[in-house]
Amino acid sequence: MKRNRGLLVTVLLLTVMVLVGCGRGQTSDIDAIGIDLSVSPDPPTVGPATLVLTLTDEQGEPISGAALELEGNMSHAGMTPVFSQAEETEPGHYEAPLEFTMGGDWFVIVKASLPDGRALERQIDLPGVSGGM
Ligand SMILES: [Cu+2]
Repeated sequence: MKRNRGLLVTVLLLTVMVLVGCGRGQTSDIDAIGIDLSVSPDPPTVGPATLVLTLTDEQGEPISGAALELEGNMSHAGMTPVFSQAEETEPGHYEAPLEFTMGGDWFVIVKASLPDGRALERQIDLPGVSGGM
């Protein structure tokens, strides 16, 4: 009985290791990094828009010199995602053009490479883009 339990623990550990291993290469979020997203026009409508992102560190200080890649997407089948890159307009403030190709509930995936070498990925919901079909 004791031996079986040891085996079970070993199998569980291996399972966890395999699951963790599969996650390698994927970027995870860093909760302590603040990403504030606003959209112009506000409220967002179908057509060209500007995403404004504010990046702050653990102390709430703006993070300058980050590289931000954006993907705008929706969760329905057949959706074609739109991609954009943000440019820093002032320290910690980044702007990216993005075209909302249809109305509805969007989300934006922000992939950030921080100047200290860390990387994070975060999904931010952008519901209720109006207009279109
Ligand atoms: Cu769509």
